[in-house]
Amino acid sequence: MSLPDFRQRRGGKKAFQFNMIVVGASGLGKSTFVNTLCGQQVIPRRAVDDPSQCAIEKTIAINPITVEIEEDGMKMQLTVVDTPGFGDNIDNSSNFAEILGYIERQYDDLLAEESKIKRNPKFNDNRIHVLLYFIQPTGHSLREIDIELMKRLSARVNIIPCVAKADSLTPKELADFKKRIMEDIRYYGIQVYDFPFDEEDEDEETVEENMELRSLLPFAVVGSDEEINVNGRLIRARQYPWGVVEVENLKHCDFARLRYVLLSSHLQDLKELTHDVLYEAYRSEKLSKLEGLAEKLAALHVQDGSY
Ligand SMILES: Nc1nc2c(ncn2[C@@H]2O[C@H](COP(=O)(O)OP(=O)(O)O)[C@@H](O)[C@H]2O)c(=O)[nH]1
Ligand SMILES: [Mg+2]
Repeated sequence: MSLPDFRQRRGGKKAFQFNMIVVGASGLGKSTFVNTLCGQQVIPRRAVDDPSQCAIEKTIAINPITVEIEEDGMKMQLTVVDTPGFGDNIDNSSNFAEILGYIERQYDDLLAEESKIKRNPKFNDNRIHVLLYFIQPTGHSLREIDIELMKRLSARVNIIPCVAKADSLTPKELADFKKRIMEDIRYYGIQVYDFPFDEEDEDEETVEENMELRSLLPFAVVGSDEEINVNGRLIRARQYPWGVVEVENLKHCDFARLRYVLLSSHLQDLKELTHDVLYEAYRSEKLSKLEGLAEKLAALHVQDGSY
């Protein structure tokens, strides 16, 4: 659906809500990305003695941040959930369980709300519509932990894989790395969000756009907390002795494409998939488990004659 349709349908009343979560090893620029996407310093920098070391505070807990932003003239309420990076501990399973737990808890909340006789009109639907998975820019291929995590999370959430700190690779290294990652993703049967479309239903333009976005996967991300003067204009960028990497320059990285996908072109599709497929699967799993339990209980009562 295109943007104008949206606006008409919503009548410009309530702001859109979109919820995402960023996941990946620590130090990959997740918190910086959140600030970059929101266009503001929503995650504060750590106060350090050396001002050149203005790294942001290490994330230690799952941290949802809600901001109101305007994209393409449309107001929206964006919630980005920042997570602590895994990989610091030898055992990452508790960290991982926490992330999965968070995602499932949002489903549970809605499930509970839906089964109430009197529902709360102000209920906040905090289901996560997309998970951005940050991949270390090693230039090799996916690590075992990435494969494992993405595989397990993909049953519950739309995953968009991203190459973190893409400016640490040369364009050739980046292209090869992207290719290898997608080969791994296919080989290990990891279900990522790959801009699905129905060739029969969609118009040519949509098909083309989706194919092009698919070919960009995994998105190369560069984030920055800094605005740098480039030819008299302040631009979000990273400064190096050899030059400047501009966050929004499509020749430098895919950040601007990714933002457009998330906040505009594919927002609705990600929300629909979350509701129609992922939540629905969770819901029926949960309910059939409960049903099974009830049957077992009934059988027990019949056995001991108390029924
Ligand atoms: N080269 C490069 N460094 C980055 C990028 N994004 C963040 N950083 C730096 O990486 C360090 C860790 O960033 P942070 O956002 O705290 O990572 P997190 O642990 O994943 O939240 C900081 O010093 C950032 O300035 C990037 O796109 N490229
Ligand atoms: Mg962080």
